[in-house]
Amino acid sequence: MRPGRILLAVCAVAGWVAAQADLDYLVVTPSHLVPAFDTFVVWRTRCGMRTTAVAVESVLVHAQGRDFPEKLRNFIRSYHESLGTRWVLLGGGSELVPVRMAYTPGNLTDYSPCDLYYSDLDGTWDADGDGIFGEESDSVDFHADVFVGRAPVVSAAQVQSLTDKWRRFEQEPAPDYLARLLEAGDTANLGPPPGWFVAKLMPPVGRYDFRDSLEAGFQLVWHVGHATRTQLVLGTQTILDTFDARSLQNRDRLAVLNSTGSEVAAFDGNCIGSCLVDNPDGGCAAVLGNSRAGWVACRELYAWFYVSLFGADTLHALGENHARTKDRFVPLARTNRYWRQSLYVWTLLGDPGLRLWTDTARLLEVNHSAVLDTGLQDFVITFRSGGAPCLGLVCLWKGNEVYERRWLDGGGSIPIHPRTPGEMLVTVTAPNHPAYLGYCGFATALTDSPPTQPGRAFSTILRGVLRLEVGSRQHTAYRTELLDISGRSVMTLRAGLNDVSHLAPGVYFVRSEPSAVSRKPSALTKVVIAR
Ligand SMILES: [Ca+2]
Ligand SMILES: [Ca+2]
Repeated sequence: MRPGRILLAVCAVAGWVAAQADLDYLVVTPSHLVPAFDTFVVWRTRCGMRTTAVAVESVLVHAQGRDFPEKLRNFIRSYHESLGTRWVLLGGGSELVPVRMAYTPGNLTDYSPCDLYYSDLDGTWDADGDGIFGEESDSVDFHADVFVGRAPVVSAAQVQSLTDKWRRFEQEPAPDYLARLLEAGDTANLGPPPGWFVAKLMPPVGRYDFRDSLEAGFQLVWHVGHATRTQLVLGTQTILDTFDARSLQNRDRLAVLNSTGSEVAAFDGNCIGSCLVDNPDGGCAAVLGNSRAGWVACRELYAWFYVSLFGADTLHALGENHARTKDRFVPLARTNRYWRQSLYVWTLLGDPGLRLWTDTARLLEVNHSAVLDTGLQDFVITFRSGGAPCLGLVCLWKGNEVYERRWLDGGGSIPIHPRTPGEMLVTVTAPNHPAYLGYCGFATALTDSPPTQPGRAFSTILRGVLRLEVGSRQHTAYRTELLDISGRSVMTLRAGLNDVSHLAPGVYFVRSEPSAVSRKPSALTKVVIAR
């Protein structure tokens, strides 16, 4: 069996996408932020995770439960059980999306914010029924059933800038910073593959050594040291405070920080982790940090994140790797309160579906038809990386007519049945490649009756002149182009008469693209230019 085939089988059972799921990814956020998550919902859906955003207010009104956190957890569980949901983003801090305080005696406070409660959906987390959650007597399972992250946002502007950061991290990273790991405060071998640059920063250090390293760019940053809500410390030196976190400018060199320090991710209030994630111009794409005290004795937990990431034989979505890292330490957590508390408080501030990099970025070379007729058919696609077939997730999406995901090894064919003209998004995601973002247009066959809707070509057989009927209301909403058979634009069309006498006879397509703010799909109509 070829290695690609084995990987294919691994991916089929791995959590990156559930092949038969009705809804892969759930965003829960206050109603006033739901529209701001539109771009994120479309992005994740396009990349193969069918995603939706739900207003937390409606969850808290309609779901069953003794308090808000239990209602939210029961709601997540109902999605997981009935729709196969595997990914959850809590879109807001504790003041916007409820937080469960788990019992952590002596861990700075006796109760700690605990998003693992929304990830491990077994039991009630209060088996003994005393209203205190996460005690040893509460039979907590610890193992993740859904992968959970929290976006520490309060405003629509923050949602939009964070969505853009995640897209930049996946699509437009600076080419020279991905295979770089910074170890601040530890010299362990975390197992990066050959070719990685590993920098070690050990005390004594200067006040700005760490900040300057983040500006220079390291995709992965491990901090082993003390911290508070407002600063990271190495030895006795503050190496980053909230002012630094907000002023970083590493725009296309966003880091994923993992810190053993205390309260770096204390999301029930301001914390340095939130400052790093919410900085629109730089900082971090995501932060793994503790919501309360981090125990030095449990250092191996944080280190295992890298061993798991670099040793993985499949894809590397952040939330999945975070959860799989915790899985290893569950036997310890069942009997030891330090390990239990570490699993409770080690929190992901970020998108659990974010694809990490384990190598420098490579480009996908993808081939498929740019224009086809509507109707039942096989969509054929091939893709290569450096000239060789590679494993990739193909996602085909056309409104409510087509949504197909398929893991393929270098290509294949996917049955689809587009019924109406318009554009289908064609996306291929593969480890250590920016996603390929293409499209295929579908045109009505010539035997169809001439379209009468505004914005369409008036006649399908043309001699010298193409007349475009545009309704006055739609006129401003559309940009209309004439494409040749290969999908290349040959001219922009205006309402009314267009001179096409200079074009070679043959088949063309009129493509009417909605305005940037419209969510309508593009329309595509086949025309024939005759002599
Ligand atoms: Ca209890
Ligand atoms: Ca579980």
